[in-house]
Parts: sequence; structure tokens; C-alpha cells
Amino acid sequence: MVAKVIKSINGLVDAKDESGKIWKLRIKGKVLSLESEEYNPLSSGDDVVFTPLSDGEGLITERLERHSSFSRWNQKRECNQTIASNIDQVAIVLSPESPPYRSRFLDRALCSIHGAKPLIVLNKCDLGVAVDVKESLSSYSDLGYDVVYLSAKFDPSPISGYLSGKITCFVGQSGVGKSSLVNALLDAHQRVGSIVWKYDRGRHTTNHSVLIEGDGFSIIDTPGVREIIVPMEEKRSVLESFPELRGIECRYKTCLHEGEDGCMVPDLIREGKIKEERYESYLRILSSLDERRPEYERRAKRG
Ligand SMILES: Nc1nc2c(ncn2[C@@H]2O[C@H](COP(=O)(O)OP(=O)(O)OP(=O)(O)O)[C@@H](O)[C@H]2O)c(=O)[nH]1
Ligand SMILES: [Mg+2]
Ligand SMILES: [Zn+2]
Repeated sequence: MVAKVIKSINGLVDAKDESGKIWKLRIKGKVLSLESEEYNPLSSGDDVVFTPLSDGEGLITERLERHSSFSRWNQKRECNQTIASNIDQVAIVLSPESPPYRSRFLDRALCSIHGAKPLIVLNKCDLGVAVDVKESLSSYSDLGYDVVYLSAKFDPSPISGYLSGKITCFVGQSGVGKSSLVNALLDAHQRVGSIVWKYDRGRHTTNHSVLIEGDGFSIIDTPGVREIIVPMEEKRSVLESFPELRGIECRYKTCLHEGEDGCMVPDLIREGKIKEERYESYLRILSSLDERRPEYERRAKRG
């Protein structure tokens, strides 16, 4: 039988089969340790094959191939960690303040999406949106990203049209209001935390990802993070996440715009066609991959 993972905590998995029945599943032995370089073999949204045992319980024997994911680097365990799988869309939730808006965070989050559509959501607009935040976000609209302004507290409806018919994963810093938004959009009761005023950030209130179904759409609420470090991957795939850096005709076709001879990017920045901020984000991400790569490959060889 096949079911979709709602949540997976320490090897205990809640999953829903095609008829809508909820199962309590466990992972069978080592079958899922296929990717030793990954933090968790299962995440919310994964489709799994299982063998039913007694009523409502079963053993997972296989994880079906993922068609998309949001993943990040787990600093503590030094490996990639999948936060949600098989999602259509990732809504990166930001706030203008409490916690403050950070475009670098947004750039890294955009690079951590694989095979799903990005959506940028500015929550807490009732607090007022400073001019520099508006300017920053309008530069993302210019790049082709959809940007939604809303307030979970007063009116979450601007996002509704983007959600229908899709599975959307909400990601972002702790305290930006992901769970508040989930509660406002669905019949959900996700716990909501206050802001630590001294540090102007959230309290990591949500502690595991969970898939919640609504009427014609689903949302995966995820734990907030202080930081997103882009998962270990090829530099070219980071380049693919920067629309303004794709398809530039530099001297070499393989140019990664890292200072190679004949790279056109410095000229395009001077001409104002590429934002220097974004290019700096890009270079920082590449150098963070360079820093991690030797150790990562040593461990991959060991298996
Ligand atoms: N003013 C205002 N406050 C909001 C809004 N949405 C959420 N908040 C507040 O922001 C705080 C954090 O909300 P949560 O929904 O717990 O944030 P979260 O992103 O789920 O946080 P984590 O689970 O820690 O990642 C709470 O005090 C909410 O009441 C909004 O639209 N306007
Ligand atoms: Mg939350
Ligand atoms: Zn180049």
C-alpha cells in the first residue's frame, strides 16, 4: 500500500493512504538508510510503500522517488536535511520587522528549493512596511518571482489564489508567522509563539513539519530556523536559482561568474542590469559550498 507522510518524528510516522485513512507507521530495519549522507530518510510529503500490520499500523518498506523538495544544510550533523518533499510550491515567509527582513536569508531560501515553484510572502504588513523593504521585494518581482503582501492577523486572503490545488510548504525564520498564517487559512490549531523582544526573533515554537489538508489545497508548516545554509549541491544548481545570472554569454560557456576571465557579470553590474547585493549573495553561497566540500566528500567516500 502507498501513503503520504503527514509527519515523521524519530522514526514514528503518521501517513494517510489514498482512501484517507491515517496509519501509524514505522520504518522497517535499514531499508531507508539508502542515503547515508542525509539527515532524515523521510519528511512530510514523502510517499511511502508499507505493509499493514494490525489495525492502523504498518511497516514502511520503501520511499518513492521525490519529485521536489525543500532542503537545507544541517550544521550540527553536517549533512543535508530535507524539510518537505513532493511539494508544488514553497512559500518563503518573511516579515518587515520582528524578526527583521533579511534579503540574504531570502536568497539562500530560494536556492534551497528543488523542483517546486517559489513564492515570496511578506507577512505582518499591518506593522507597516519600510521603503527599503518594499524596494528590495520589488526587485524580486522584477526578477519574475511572485511576491504577496499580507497580514495573517487581519487578512490572509491575498495568498489564497496561489494555494489552490497545490501542496505548499511554508518556510522562514522563527517568528515570522508561518503557523499563524496556517491557522488563518485552514482549520488548524498550530501553536503560535511570541517574539523574544530582547532579540527580536521567534521562540522556535513549531518543532516538527506537518502536512495539513484544507479544502482543495494543503500546507506543510515547518519549524522556523535562525539561518538557512544552502544544501550541499553542485554550483551550477545554485546558478540555476539566480535568474539574472542564467544565460549570460561570457567568454566561456561553463562560466560560473566566479571571477573567470571574460566574465560579463562585472560589466552588467556596472550597467545596473544585475544587483550587486544579489551577486554578493551568490558568491557567498558558492564559497560556503567550497568550505564544506572537502569534508563532505571525505565522508561520502567512507559511505
Ligand atoms: N502584527 C502581526 N503579528 C503577527 C502576524 N502573524 C503572526 N504574528 C505574531 O508573530 C508571532 C509569531 O507567530 P508564529 O505563527 O508562532 O510564527 P512561526 O513563524 O510559526 O514561528 P516558529 O514556529 O517559531 O517558526 C506571534 O506573536 C504572532 O501573533 C501578523 O500578521 N501581524
Ligand atoms: Mg510555527
Ligand atoms: Zn560569467
